[in-house]
Amino acid sequence: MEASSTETKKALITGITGQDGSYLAELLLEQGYEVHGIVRRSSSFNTDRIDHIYVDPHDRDAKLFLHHGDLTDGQNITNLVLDIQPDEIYNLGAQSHVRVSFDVPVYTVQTTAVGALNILEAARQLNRQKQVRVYQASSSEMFGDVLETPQTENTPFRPQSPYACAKVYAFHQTVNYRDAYGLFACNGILFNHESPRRGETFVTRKITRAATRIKLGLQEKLFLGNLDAKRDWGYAKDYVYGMWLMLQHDTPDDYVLATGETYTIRQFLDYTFSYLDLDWNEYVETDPRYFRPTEVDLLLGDCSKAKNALGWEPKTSCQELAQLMVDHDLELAKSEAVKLAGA
Ligand code: NDP
Ligand code: GDR
Repeated sequence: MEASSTETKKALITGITGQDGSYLAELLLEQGYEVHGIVRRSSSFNTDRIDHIYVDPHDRDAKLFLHHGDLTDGQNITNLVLDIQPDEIYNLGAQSHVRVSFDVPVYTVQTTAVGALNILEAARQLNRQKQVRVYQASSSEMFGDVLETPQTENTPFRPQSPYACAKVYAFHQTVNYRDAYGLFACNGILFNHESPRRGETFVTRKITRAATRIKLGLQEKLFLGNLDAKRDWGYAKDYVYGMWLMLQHDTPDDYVLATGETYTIRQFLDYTFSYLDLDWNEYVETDPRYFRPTEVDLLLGDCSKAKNALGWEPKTSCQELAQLMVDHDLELAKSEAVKLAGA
């Protein structure tokens, strides 16, 4: 499916420097959009994931534009939205690490919950001038201590972390702006999705980075927390396509995106280490620091609604995902080994 309008559509992405933001920016540029992204000022570079698609804004062919901003600064967000006049806003920015949200709960709420409200308020103002569509990055973490399996759009939320509570707040505000103001706003309730661009402190990437470094003798041990939790892991590239489809639909709604398969951390370790002819039991040790005060034991999503209404389906299995992440990280580890040898 391709964007149908002859006029160039404008999209604004918060969290463009993150895993999903980078894949979504690529997809929208391919679709012919003019893409605007909000980046946080940082003392060191934080645009690694989008450097390959960035061109100097003075270039006449430039289609990607970056703006400094922060979700916690409502005035800045409103100014940007009213200046850029996007047709679509994808709110992907968040303090997205569940374990870290227990350490910084207030900051997590400010960014992940109030930040989403700042986006909705800005969109409400823009909506008085032109129709804008909003995607809110909701999460399977909202199901928390799950009341039914598999989880669907109708499964009640029982959040188990400050992060999940913040996402539940943002979810309900998104629905309320749709009901109260007629805003075209959708929640994508996305189950875990990973890639070679996944942050290195999330468990899948931590495992693929460590396994490949162990293979090349760059690391001896891997310290992990709870290995019994089950997650429904998909590929981020498949999932950003689903985000876009939600905003192309005739009517706004909320959708689960998931693979419908669930695996323990142990199984992900098996897939990763055995692909490298290694036995993870020889290298993995438990560190209680990675346990969470409250854990989400099992996530398994049912994406039937997205399949029927949007024609969306996941394309990548967990094993394929583990392998493509290992292939990528092995190259990274090889470059590291070469640098070390030359030092
Ligand atoms: P990442 O952690 O990779 O990216 C988060 C992005 O948010 C980064 O660009 C980060 O900027 C930005 N950000 C953080 N705080 C602020 C702030 N105060 N103001 C502006 N931007 C900010 O997340 P993912 O790409 O994995 O996830 C995208 C979204 O989807 C998040 O909202 C996440 O909670 C949600 N989600 C993710 C799932 C997953 O499995 N990946 C599943 C379900 C939901 P910087 O680079 O400067 O840190
Ligand atoms: P999650 O992802 O909390 O599901 O949130 P994460 O990869 O952090 O944890 C998954 C499971 O692995 C267990 N685990 C460990 N986790 C981390 N990070 N580090 C470890 O060393 C470790 N050992 C075991 C965890 O306890 C957990 O059970 C992700 C984020 O992207 C959220 O933003 C998103 O909303 C949800 O996925 C869906």
